[in-house]
Amino acid sequence: MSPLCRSWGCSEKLTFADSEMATQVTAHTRTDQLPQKVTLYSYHLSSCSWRVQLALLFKGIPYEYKAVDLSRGEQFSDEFTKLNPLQMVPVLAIDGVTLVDSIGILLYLEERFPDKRPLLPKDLVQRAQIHQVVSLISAYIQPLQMGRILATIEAKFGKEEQLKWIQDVYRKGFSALEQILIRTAGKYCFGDTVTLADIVLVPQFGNAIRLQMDLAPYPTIQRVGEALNELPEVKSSVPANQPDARKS
Ligand SMILES: N[C@@H](CCC(=O)N[C@@H](CS)C(=O)NCC(=O)O)C(=O)O
Repeated sequence: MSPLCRSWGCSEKLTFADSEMATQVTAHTRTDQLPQKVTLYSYHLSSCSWRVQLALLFKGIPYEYKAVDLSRGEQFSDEFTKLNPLQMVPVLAIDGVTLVDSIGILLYLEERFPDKRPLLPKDLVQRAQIHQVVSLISAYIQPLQMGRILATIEAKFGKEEQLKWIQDVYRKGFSALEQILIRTAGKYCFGDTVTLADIVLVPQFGNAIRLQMDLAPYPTIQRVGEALNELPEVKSSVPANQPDARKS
């Protein structure tokens, strides 16, 4: 089976050849060799795509940006559905495979390029704590306010209820996160080194500011978010600096 057939949408079934391919990928995961071509399917206001973009920037992996306009429903096109049946960004084409889901992609990048600006420490307890923060944001705060959920709430209950919903998700999620970060944060979420926790915090913090959430009850999140926003990788990753950002 060709490497490309391992992408979503390939009609061939998984075969022994496919597991051989997986072995090959595993065999080169520990090298520093840059992949030949990396393509990120993204949308400038997608917080999940923003996470992947940050990891690529921090690890110094060049990539091509392909915009998928979520506001025009391009994620539902037949062409894109072949890449990701869940009809969501991000999608990352790398090493001859097509990967979907930002957290799966972040972990791939970390294991494939462990020495390029490591985003996870060696300590197992710290790693678990970082995964907890990643999970809090990526499995609670973000999914409850993704575009299609908010559109359904607005259609059923109106704009005002939609805003209350978003505020409630932030209140519960950020209250829990604040309690964690009070104990773990230095300059960033875990001490003074950028980790995957920071990679997922940056977009969520950016969205909270864009949506004018009251951040006063979360001083640690605010301090860490502002420190992260000073980093050059973060500055170049902000939605306004993406090729598909509207100039209005
Ligand atoms: N678990 C997925 C979630 C991806 C996701 O929610 N993507 C949003 C943008 S951040 C999306 O494509 N939404 C399209 C839609 O709601 O129709 C990941 O982490 O990549």
